[in-house]
Amino acid sequence: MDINPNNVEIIISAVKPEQYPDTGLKEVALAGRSNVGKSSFINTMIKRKSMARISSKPGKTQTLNFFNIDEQLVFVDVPGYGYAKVSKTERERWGKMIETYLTTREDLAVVIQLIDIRHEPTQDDVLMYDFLKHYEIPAIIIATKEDKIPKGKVQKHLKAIRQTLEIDSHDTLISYSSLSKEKNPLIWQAIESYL
Ligand SMILES: Nc1nc2c(ncn2[C@@H]2O[C@H](COP(=O)(O)OP(=O)(O)O)[C@@H](O)[C@H]2O)c(=O)[nH]1
Ligand SMILES: [Mg+2]
Repeated sequence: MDINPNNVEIIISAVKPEQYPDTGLKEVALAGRSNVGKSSFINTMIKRKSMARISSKPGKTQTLNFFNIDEQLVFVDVPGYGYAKVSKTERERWGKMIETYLTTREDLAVVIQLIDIRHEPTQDDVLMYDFLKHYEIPAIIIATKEDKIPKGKVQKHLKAIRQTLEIDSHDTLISYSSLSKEKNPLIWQAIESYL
């Protein structure tokens, strides 16, 4: 997939279905804990330094951010889960917003779930993946920050993630570092197979 980085723009920050954009394009949603590297992933994938940070205010307004990626697809940056400083009310509002999007959005083609390669998936990670599988939503699992562990340990950590999440045989698991663009073609290929 060949993306023109200069033709990427934020369409809207939405909290409810009436605000979801009508682009006619397939959507790829990004889910993961706060700080897992979602914004960095988007920026590296589209080769833009700070596109995904524009509307991300951790712990503040939690919105679904829709990015038009070169008129080829839409990335939907979903607010991170597991953010400690969030009240119960906010967490519930978050849950409803995500659930509504994931279960009703017909344009949704695949969810990219990001997991920090350094740690065992958290309970929230497992809940998110189980949720996706319950609703039969295809997933690509990206194990982020692979540059932070020795190269020789990558396979072992991937195996632990595969086992803890009980990753479905149809779903792809790829290790990634947003410091390097070397995996971009592989991931674009995985994404393209769902469009
Ligand atoms: N070393 C390294 N740091 C990363 C990587 N991805 C993200 N980070 C860092 O992790 C922190 C959180 O990243 P961010 O993209 O804002 O996470 P988000 O909250 O999921 O959007 C930032 O300090 C990033 O620079 C990665 O692949 N390697
Ligand atoms: Mg972010």
